[in-house]
Amino acid sequence: MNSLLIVYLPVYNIYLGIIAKNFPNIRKPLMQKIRNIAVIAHVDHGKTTLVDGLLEQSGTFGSHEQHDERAMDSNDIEKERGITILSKNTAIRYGDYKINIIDTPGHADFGGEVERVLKMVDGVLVLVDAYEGVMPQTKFVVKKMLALGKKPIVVINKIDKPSAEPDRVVDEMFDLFADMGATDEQQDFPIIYAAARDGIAKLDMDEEGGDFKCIFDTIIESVPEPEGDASNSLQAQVFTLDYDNYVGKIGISRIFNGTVKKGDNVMLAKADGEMVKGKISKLIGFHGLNRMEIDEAEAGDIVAFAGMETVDVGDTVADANNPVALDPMHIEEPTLTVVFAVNDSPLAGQEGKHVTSNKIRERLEFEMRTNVAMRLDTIGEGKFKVSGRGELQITVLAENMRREGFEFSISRPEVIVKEVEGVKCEPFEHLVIDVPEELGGTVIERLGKRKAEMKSMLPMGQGFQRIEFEIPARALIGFRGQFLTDTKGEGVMNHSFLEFRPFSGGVESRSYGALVSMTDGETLAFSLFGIQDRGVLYIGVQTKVYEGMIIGEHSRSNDLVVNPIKGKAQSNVRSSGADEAIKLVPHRVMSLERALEWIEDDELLEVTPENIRIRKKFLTENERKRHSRKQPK
Ligand SMILES: Nc1nc2c(ncn2[C@@H]2O[C@H](COP(=O)(O)OP(=O)(O)OP(=O)(O)O)[C@@H](O)[C@H]2O)c(=O)[nH]1
Ligand SMILES: [Mg+2]
Repeated sequence: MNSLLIVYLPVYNIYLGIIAKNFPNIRKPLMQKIRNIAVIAHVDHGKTTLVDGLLEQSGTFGSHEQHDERAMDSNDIEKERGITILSKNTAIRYGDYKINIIDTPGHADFGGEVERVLKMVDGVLVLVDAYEGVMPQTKFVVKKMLALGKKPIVVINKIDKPSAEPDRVVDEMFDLFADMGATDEQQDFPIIYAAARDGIAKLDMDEEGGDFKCIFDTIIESVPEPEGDASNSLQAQVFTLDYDNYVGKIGISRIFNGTVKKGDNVMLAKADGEMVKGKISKLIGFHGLNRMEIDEAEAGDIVAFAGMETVDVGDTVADANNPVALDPMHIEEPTLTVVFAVNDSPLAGQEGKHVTSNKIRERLEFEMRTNVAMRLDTIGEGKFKVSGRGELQITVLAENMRREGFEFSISRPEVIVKEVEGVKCEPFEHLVIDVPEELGGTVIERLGKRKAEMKSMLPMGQGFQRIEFEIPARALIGFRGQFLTDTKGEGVMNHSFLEFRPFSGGVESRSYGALVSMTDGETLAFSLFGIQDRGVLYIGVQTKVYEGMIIGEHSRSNDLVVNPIKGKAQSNVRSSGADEAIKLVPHRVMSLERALEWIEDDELLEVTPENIRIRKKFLTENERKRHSRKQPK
C-alpha cells in the first residue's frame, strides 16, 4: 500500500527541510495568544484572495518570497480552475499573536469539508460579495457555523465593483442570521468592508483607503481565545489528511487539550471505538506557506502529526495512558452516485497506463481513505459505485485519475434515494439563478417542467433578475447545459444541498437525442460537413470513432445513426458544380463535467488520459433495440 500512497497522493507545499531556525518568530505560542479562524463563503466570493492579503499584510510572506496569486490554491486542478477544492490551513503572526487560518472551499460539492473545519476553529470570517449578496452556499455555511456556536465576523468583499451595493448586502446578512436562528451575540457581528484583491479593508464604508490591520484587530478582539488546558491529557482531532513522500501520512489536527512532543507515544482513538497505539515521529508547525518541524505544541494550536499510517479524519490523537476520544465528526452523507468501470470500448487500453479492474479499485479505495466525503461500493466485476456530494466532486476525482494515467468509464450520475420513516425521499437543492430580465420567463418554464418550485423573484439591477427555487437534485442533472444555451451564456446558476424530501416523481430529462456513429474509423471533413446540419458536433476531423460512439447532439429528440468517416469517393451525394468548399462549424468541446451532465442512462463516458469520449452503452443498433425492448424506458 505504501507504494500506492506515493504514487497517488498529491503533495502540497511541504518543506520539512526548512527548520525553525529560519523562522525566528516561530516559538510555541501562549494559548491566550492563539486565534483559530476559518474563512467561509459562497464560491468565488474571495476567500483565498483574502487569505493572500492576510499572509502578505502580516508580513508572513518574507520580502523575497515568491508566491502565486491565491497561493493557498496549491494543487493543479485548483490553480487551473481558480477554485478551492481542499481546505488548507496556514498560520500568521500578528504582534505576539498567532492566528491559525483555514481556507475552505466555497463550491457546494465540498460543503462537507467546511463543516469539519468549523469544528476546529473558534471564529469565522464570513465573506460575501458586495454585489451578489447572500447565495446558496452563504446560507449553507452560515447555518452550519451558527449551529456550531461560532463567533462570526462578516466581511463584505469586492466593494470595488462598480455594481457593489454594500448596504443591501449587509441587510441581507442581518436577515439571513436572524432567519437561521443566530443568538444575540452572533447577530451582533462586526462588519468589515473589503476589496481583498487590492488589499483594502475598513470598518466604515466612508473611510478612504484602509488596510487589513482592522481585520487582524477584529479577529483578536472578537474571536474567543481557545478553550482547553495544556496540563490535561492530550486530545487532538484530525480534520484533514496530507501526505509526504518522506514522512508518510500526515494528520492535520487541532489540539483541544494537553501538550504533545515529538517522539511521544500516543493512542489513536478511531471513530468506531478502536484504539490503536502510535508514535509521533514528527510534529509539524505551519507558518505562511511553509511547514517546519517543531518539538512541542499545546492545547489551542493547529499542528500536523506524522508517523501514524492508520490515521483517519475524525480520529482523536489521545494520551497513551488516558485515551479519551472526542466526539466523532459528523460527515455529510453523499447525495449522488456514478459507476466507475473498466473501459470496454473498442479503443480500450490504447491510451491509459492503468486500465485493469484491480488498479481502478485500488485507486478508488485509496481515494476513500483520504476523502471522507465519498463512498465506494463494488457492484460487480470491474464496476464500482462511487458516491459523493455532486458532479464536481466526482469529476475532480475522475480528472485526477486520468492525469495519473487511468482509463475507465463513468455512468450517468444518479441521486441517492433513501427511506426516511418509511417514505421514499430524494435530495433537494436550493437553486438561485441570475438572468437578464427578458429571459426569466423561459427559465421559469424550463424549471417548472423539472419540478422546481419558485420561491422568490427580485430585480438585481443592470437588467438582471434573481429567481430562487427549490428543486429535486435529480432534475438539476443536465440542466446547466440547457440553461447556458437558453441564456446565451449570460445566466448564472448556483445551488446547494437543502435536505432529503419525499420523492417527486418523473422529471423532464435531456430533450435532444444523440448523433451516433455507425462505424469504426477516422472522421473526415466531407462526412462531418454532411452531418453538422443535424445538430451540434462534439468532435472534429481526423478523430478516431467507433460504432456506438456519440459524436454530437441531434437537433431532435431521437437518436440518429450517422456515418462520420465516409469519404467523398464513396458518396452518392450529388456535388453541385465544382468542388464545394467544405466549411465545418467549430465543434463543441465537451468538458468532463459537461459530458457527465449530458449523458443519459443508456450512455457512458469513456475517460482516458488523452480523450473523453461519449458512447452508447450498447454499441450496435441491434443490441440497443433488443435492450430497449426488454427494458422500456
Ligand atoms: N473585484 C474584485 N475581485 C476580487 C476581490 N477579491 C477576489 N476577487 C476575485 O474573485 C475571484 C475569486 O477569488 P477567490 O479568492 O478564488 O475566491 P474563493 O472564495 O476562494 O473561491 P472558492 O475557493 O472557489 O470558493 C478571483 O478572480 C479574484 O481575483 C475583490 O476584492 N474585488
Ligand atoms: Mg478559494
